[in-house]
Amino acid sequence: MGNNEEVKLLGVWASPFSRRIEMALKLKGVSYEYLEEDLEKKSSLLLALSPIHKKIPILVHNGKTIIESHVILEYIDETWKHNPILPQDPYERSVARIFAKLVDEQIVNVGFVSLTKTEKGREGLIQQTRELIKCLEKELAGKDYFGGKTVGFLDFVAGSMIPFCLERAWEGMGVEMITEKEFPEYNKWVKKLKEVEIMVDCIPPREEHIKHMNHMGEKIRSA
Ligand SMILES: N[C@@H](CCC(=O)N[C@@H](CS)C(=O)NCC(=O)O)C(=O)O
Repeated sequence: MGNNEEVKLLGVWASPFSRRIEMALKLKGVSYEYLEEDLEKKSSLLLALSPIHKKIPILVHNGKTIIESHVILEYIDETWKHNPILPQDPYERSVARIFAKLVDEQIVNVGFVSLTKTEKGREGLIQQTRELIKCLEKELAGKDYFGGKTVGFLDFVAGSMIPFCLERAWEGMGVEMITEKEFPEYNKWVKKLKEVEIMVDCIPPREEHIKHMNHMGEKIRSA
C-alpha cells in the first residue's frame, strides 16, 4: 500500500498530535516517511509547507499539504478507505468528532494548565479535568474501544493525548490522576489499547517522555 505514492509526515516524537497520525497510517498500512522536527528551530520545509500555522503534524500526500490532526485523520480515512477510522453511521461519526473536540479543547486546556501551576493552584484544575474525563468514562461503558471492537478516530485522539501524554505529565508531578477505582472503564480501555500493536508502536518511550514533560512543565513554571 502506498508504494508509488509520496506520503510524508512531519512530527515530534513526544507530540500526541503527530503520534495519532502515525496510528492512523499504520492502521491503514500506508507506508510513509517520518521527518522529526525541532520546534525550537523549525525546518525550512515546515515553514514552507505551513507558513501561517507553523505547527506539526503536517502530512504531505503526492505534493498536497494537509494540516490540523483531526483534518489529517479524516483525510487519511477518505483517501484510503479500508479499515475505517471514523464510524460509518453519521450520528456516531458526529459523536466521535464532538468527543475529540472535548479532548483536544477542554481536557487539554484544563489538564495542561495544571502543569503551569504550583502545587496549591493545581488541585482545582486537576479536579476539573477528572470531571471532564468522566464523560469519556460513560462513553466507554460496555465497549472495548471508543470505536467498538476495534480502535478508531477517538481512540487515536484520546489515546495519544490522555494516557500517553497528559497522565505521564501528571505522573512526573507525583499526581495519580485517573484511578482504577474511580474510572474502571477508562483503565480497562487503556489496558486494551496496549494490546493493539499499531498503538504500542506509536506510544512514546515512557521514562524519556515523563522526563520531557517534566522539563517542559519546569520551563513554563519558571518563565
Ligand atoms: N490543533 C493542532 C495542534 C498541533 C500542535 O499544537 N502542535 C504543536 C506541537 S505539540 C506545535 O507544532 N507547536 C509549534 C508552535 O506552536 O510553535 C492539531 O490538532 O494538529
